[in-house]
Amino acid sequence: MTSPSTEYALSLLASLADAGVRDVVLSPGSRSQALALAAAEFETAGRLTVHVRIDERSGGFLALGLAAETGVPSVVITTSGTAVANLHPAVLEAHHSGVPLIVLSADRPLEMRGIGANQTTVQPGLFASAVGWVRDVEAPRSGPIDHEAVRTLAREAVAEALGGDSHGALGRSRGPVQLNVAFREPLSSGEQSLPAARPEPIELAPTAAPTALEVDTDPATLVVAGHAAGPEAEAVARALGAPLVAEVSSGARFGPHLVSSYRALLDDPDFGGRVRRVVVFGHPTLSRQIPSLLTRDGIEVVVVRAAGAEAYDPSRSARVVEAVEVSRASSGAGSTDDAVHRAWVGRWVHTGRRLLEAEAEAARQDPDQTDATTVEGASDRSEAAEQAEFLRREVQLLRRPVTRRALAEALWRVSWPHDRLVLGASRLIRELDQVVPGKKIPVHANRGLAGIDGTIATATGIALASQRDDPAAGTTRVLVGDLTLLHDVGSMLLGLGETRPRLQVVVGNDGGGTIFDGLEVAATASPEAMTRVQFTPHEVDLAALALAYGWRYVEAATRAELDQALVARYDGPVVIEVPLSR
Ligand SMILES: Cc1ncc(C[n+]2csc(CCOP(=O)(O)OP(=O)(O)O)c2C)c(N)n1
Ligand SMILES: [Mg+2]
Repeated sequence: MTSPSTEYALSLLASLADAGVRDVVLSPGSRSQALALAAAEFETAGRLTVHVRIDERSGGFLALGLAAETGVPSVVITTSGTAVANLHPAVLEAHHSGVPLIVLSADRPLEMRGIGANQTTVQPGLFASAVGWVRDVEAPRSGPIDHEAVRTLAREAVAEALGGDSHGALGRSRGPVQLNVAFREPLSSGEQSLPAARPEPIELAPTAAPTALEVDTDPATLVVAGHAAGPEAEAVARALGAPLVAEVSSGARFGPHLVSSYRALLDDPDFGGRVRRVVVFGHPTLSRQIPSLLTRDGIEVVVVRAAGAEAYDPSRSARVVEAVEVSRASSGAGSTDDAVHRAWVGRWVHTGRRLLEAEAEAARQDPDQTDATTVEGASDRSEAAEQAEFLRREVQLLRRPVTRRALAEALWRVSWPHDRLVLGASRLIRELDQVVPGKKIPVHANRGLAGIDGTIATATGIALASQRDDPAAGTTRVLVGDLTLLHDVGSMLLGLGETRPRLQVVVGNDGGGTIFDGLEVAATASPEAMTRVQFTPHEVDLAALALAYGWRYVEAATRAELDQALVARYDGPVVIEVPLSR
């Protein structure tokens, strides 16, 4: 006989799959056994994909990566007690970055709570304000299951995670929800007969009408695309005739209005100083120039709040809108206006490009990076000799150690729209943001809270989802610092039978957290203390670590080795270690 727990679990998972859920991440546990075993059955039936992780912290971030890539809520199942709390970092990140997640936490029934029962704490609401929709339900003790009630509950969970309500209207924030289910003994039974599939994916329609944004008569508008802004930011910049400042993980870093080297331009009175209106998409986190521009006196700020996350409004006085539509109503748009707009954008774009080229050239000439030998009488040389000299210099460049800039440029160069790029927090994402030109590549990053945690698991989720859903999907590359890798090293653990992601973990190893060397206090604090408590030095053998987890390992100490390592084919995950100087 099927136990009520198992019947309930089957009904719930069937309903979640019917509502559109595709991925279930779970960790082993006794209280959650009915859910886990049911999930395995649905996977066999081809109705769900199951991912098993020992550590719930890895499971939570894996679910986050899967949902970030698919846009569909993923379900993460845990047993009771501390297991649930291990999801907290991923839940917070999901909340702040607007990624849909369904936490399915198994619990003990009411009569066993608050009496010191083993592995029992207060689970509903554990995530406080990070989770807006929480339900505490009991699997029935006996008797038939009310499948329609379960179906309604599951549909509500999916709709809420997607930022809608059960009536199908969009308008709230996407993010994590919690469905806490109490199970009684017997906690499961072996027999499993799956309810028939009745697919009816949740579809949500936006309710808010777009706000009209007028093309400026005096072209002093700038569009800022922060993290996860999406391609709309680029389209709006073009429609407004406005320059576009797009962070590297904005999804809008392309197009004719894109401004390179935007930090320098925003600091310049002739550029940033002239801006009167800023339209913000996404969540800018990578420079100090953007918040300082948005809080400057006399600046009009319009924040376009994506269905995902909270509005970015450092001035606390922005006009926050749900969507925009560019109108030319009051501009009397004539050819003169268009020419003025073109000149305004052109100055930004061209000056930014020249700055970037100059910086790139300076980096190539840097005495640290180039061979000190100079050739005399260069101007007298024949064309052939000049070409030979050029080639010699190129070859020498390839033999040189990798700098952060070279690492950023190499990753960007080898990545294409069918690939995925995931950027860890800390220095390297900023390096990319400063040096890479426009290119339409899918870039992910956990910028909701910019934690260094969970990066390997998040990237694994992105790799697994993209390689499953897109037969032409390329490689997922995640760029991390050494501490960022070590923080989430447990996520390298792929159990037997788990799908191995096509994932390159590219580690810029500088022996600790060098981002802290740039803190102002580093100039005055004791170097020993800074090293001990901020840099946190280590000498972990990453090759041995990769070996322990059954991953490939490649060291790329020169630019040539790096280029080779990034484009090589690996039949599974690989660690590519790039030594960097402190
Ligand atoms: C969970 C978490 N803990 C601590 C921090 C603070 N933090 C920001 S960057 C960083 C060091 C990162 O070092 P590494 O990954 O080696 O990058 P590097 O700066 O050396 O390039 C730390 C600890 C954080 N962002 N998230
Ligand atoms: Mg480091």
